[in-house]
Amino acid sequence: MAMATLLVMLIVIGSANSLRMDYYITTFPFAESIVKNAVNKALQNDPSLAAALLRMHFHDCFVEGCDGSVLVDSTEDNTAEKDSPANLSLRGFEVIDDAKEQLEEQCPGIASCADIVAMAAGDAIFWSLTSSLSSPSSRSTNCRGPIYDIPKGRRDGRRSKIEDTINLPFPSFNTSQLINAFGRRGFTTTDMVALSGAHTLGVARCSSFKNRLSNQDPTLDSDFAKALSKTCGAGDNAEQSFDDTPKNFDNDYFNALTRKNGVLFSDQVLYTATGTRAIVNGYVMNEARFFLDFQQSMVKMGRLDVKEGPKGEVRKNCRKIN
Ligand code: HEM
Ligand SMILES: *[C@@H]1O[C@H](CO)[C@@H](O)[C@H](O)[C@H]1NC(C)=O
Ligand SMILES: CC(=O)N[C@H]1CO[C@H](CO)[C@@H](O)[C@@H]1O
Repeated sequence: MAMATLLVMLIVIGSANSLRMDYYITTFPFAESIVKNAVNKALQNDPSLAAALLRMHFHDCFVEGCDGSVLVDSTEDNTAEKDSPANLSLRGFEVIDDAKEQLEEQCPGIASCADIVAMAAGDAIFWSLTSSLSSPSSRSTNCRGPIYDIPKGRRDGRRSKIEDTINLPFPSFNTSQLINAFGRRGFTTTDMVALSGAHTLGVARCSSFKNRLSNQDPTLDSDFAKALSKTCGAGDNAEQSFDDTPKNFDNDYFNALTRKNGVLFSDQVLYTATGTRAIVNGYVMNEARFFLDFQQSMVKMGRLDVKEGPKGEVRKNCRKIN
């Protein structure tokens, strides 16, 4: 009886389509572990994919909401988000495909691509925290970390258009532009700074920062400018890691900003502008504070314009609208 009432409640809440931690508990309890295994397998081969999966979730959510629209391939009559210059170097689509294939094999039509992207981002962060535990350079703070439960129940969108990527922030943005871009989507300045901390993982290509080198950006440390120029000597696609520990999820990114070693203009402005500098300093002094804010802001990001009921679908193939 109590169980039946609980089930009815779950179904009622489910039909309202708000995201829930236990969304798959009755329909597909193994969904999360299938995704986690696919992510772990991929990261063992290529740890740099952790950054790619985290960035993919951001690009998915900021364009048309967290609805898997970033995954859709262009067709003859539609140029998808993926083919925008803003997608520059997005990677890891094959990890999502691999997870989706296994999910469809076991329980077709249940787990959405948008949920896979959200879960994969969380799994990637978890992996980058735990994989560094065994490394001698890992810090004692690694017993903590932004490990968060992912609310699920997103549905896949039916729109993926190149022009929508205009909603992504540009690396040339100053603080007020960043605050506005995030503010429009319901994020506070603290959310924006915490989420920028995702740049503790991964790299940027020379093409994303080379304009800072031509007429020496005063917010850039001169020795670091030389290092960036050296990177760019190898061409537009040459990679520069955002901080000294691009595979570890830590607060080194914020440390770099205090030394004027921010790679993107949009990174360094967080320290240049007084309003955001206090937040950066807070994260430098207290890594746990960063982790806590980051996990809260990630959960918030994962709820951005989620598609409800008939507004969405569960795609069979993440690259194609059904
Ligand atoms: C604040 C505004 C942001 C701007 C202007 C921005 C811009 C960029 C740019 C230009 C790159 C380098 C692309 C390349 O050259 O290959 C990059 C990389 C990256 N971004 Fe952001 N980003 C922002 C916020 C975020 C957020 C909110 C997240 C995730 C929560 C994120 C996650 C990442 C990651 C992990 C990478 C490294 C990707 C890799 O190594 O493959 N970024 N971002
Ligand atoms: C940021 O850039 C915008 C657009 O170029 C400009 O109007 C604004 O004054 C700038 N803000 C700051 C604080 O530099
Ligand atoms: C990963 C991916 O699909 N990248 C595309 C991003 O957009 C450019 C065009 O601007 C394409 O050439 C890439 O294939």
